[in-house]
Amino acid sequence: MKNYDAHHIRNIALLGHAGSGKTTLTEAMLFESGEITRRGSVEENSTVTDFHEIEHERRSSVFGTLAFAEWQDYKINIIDTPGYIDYVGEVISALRVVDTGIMVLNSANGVEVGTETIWKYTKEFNTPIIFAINKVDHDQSNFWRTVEQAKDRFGREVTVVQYPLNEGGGFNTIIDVFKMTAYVFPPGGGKPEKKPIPDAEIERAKQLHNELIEIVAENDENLMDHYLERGELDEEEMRQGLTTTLIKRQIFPVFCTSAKNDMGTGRLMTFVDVVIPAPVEMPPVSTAGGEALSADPSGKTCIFVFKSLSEPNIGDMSFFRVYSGTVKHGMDLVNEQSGVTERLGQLCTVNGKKRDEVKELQAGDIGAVVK
Ligand SMILES: Nc1nc2c(ncn2[C@@H]2O[C@H](COP(=O)(O)OP(=O)(O)OP(=O)(O)O)[C@@H](O)[C@H]2O)c(=O)[nH]1
Ligand SMILES: [Mg+2]
Repeated sequence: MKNYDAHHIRNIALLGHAGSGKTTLTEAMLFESGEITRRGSVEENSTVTDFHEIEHERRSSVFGTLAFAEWQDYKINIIDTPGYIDYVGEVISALRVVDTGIMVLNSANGVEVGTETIWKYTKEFNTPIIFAINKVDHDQSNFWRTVEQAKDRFGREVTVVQYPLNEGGGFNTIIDVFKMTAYVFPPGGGKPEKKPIPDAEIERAKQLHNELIEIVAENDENLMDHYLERGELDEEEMRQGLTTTLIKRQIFPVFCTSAKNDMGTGRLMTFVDVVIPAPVEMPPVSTAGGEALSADPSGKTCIFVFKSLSEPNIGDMSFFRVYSGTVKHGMDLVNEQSGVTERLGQLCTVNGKKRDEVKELQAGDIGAVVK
């Protein structure tokens, strides 16, 4: 694996009601990025992130599981969280270490009770949120009703970036009103063909495009001036405006996906790469002692352990985020809670149960250490 710095790392958690498709979407992301060569399924107990026996028995996630996708020069760390509220502790520990949440909604069911419960935690953590309205291939899919419910519950900041042209069984086209492009997918999903937006959709797409620009511009005086002068913002202005409004939770952009058919995953990952905040763009966090930490690879090394697991044949593993400095195998770090100095064992990157040893991890990254 390449060595990624804090400008090229993105940390996301997939959040949402049980069964909305988080594990399937994670699988599609790993497949698209080439991390895996075959897409597993929840039904066949073959996904990367539902690898525990109990998850196979229940056909649903029980643990928040770490994976990563390398997508166009960025490393996207993904925590696939469980939707059942019994396991909400896993969601909370994920929110503690990621910079952005992808709230997955089931397009056939709209906003569900799990969505609302998890939403409250994202408010507490002030987590930037993107909505992925999934299952738009489902016979009962109702994208616009789902958008309306989300606006009703979570505010007018919920803003459509993409919508399905033909939801339901024949779904294969996404209209993207940021790029003002139609993405047409081949039958097996994967890489879409870019096409002009069909004439019949132009008016609606333009209106949504303007709504997107307006919500970005109204929170930034400079951008508003440019918008009023030119009636448009260029792509770079939009990108910057989106990042800052996303961080402040002044926009919740809406994407659409069919995770099962691998449609919409690549574009969502590109948005994650270029728009969601990098670790260096997030407000500094403080240690228990009150010291502010910035994602500087040459700063004092400080990690936060958000989860520990005892795995048969592997031993005890601790999952952590590097908040500052560069963490290396064999390093001695003081545990702030106990005051005890601990020597770090083997460091690794993690994709479900697959671990790859690495020599170091830089500020902003998430990985594990084997005790
Ligand atoms: N039709 C359709 N089915 C999907 C899609 N994505 C997921 N599913 C199915 O929905 C079911 C639940 O998917 P999961 O990926 O396990 O959902 P989850 O959000 O991880 O569920 P929990 O881990 O229980 O919270 C499975 O049967 C998937 O095959 C989709 O885009 N379209
Ligand atoms: Mg799951």
